[in-house]
Amino acid sequence: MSLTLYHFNNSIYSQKIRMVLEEKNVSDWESKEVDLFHGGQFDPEYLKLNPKGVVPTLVHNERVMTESTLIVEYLKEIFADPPVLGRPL
Ligand SMILES: N[C@@H](CCC(=O)N[C@@H](CS)C(=O)NCC(=O)O)C(=O)O
Repeated sequence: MSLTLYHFNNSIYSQKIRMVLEEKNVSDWESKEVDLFHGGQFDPEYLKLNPKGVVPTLVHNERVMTESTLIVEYLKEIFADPPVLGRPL
């Protein structure tokens, strides 16, 4: 499995994704920093992945995903356990 996250430390939308990966105990992912402070989001290669020029972007086995909420839902599906909201008592 190949999982790559394009993200930036200070980005709250990126933090959402990192939190879900942490909650799911997924540590085997490649980190690609997109430096928003220095225009990394406008790099032509990055814009091919995310035409809006924002982070995060997730690439899973060559499938490219944008929009943090959709990425969260996707991660919840492919890594079902443990559930991010815990289990009902
Ligand atoms: N709706 C997008 C919003 C993403 C977004 O706005 N990200 C900000 C950082 S938190 C960004 O990349 N901004 C780039 C810029 O301001 O040029 C999502 O949920 O993924």
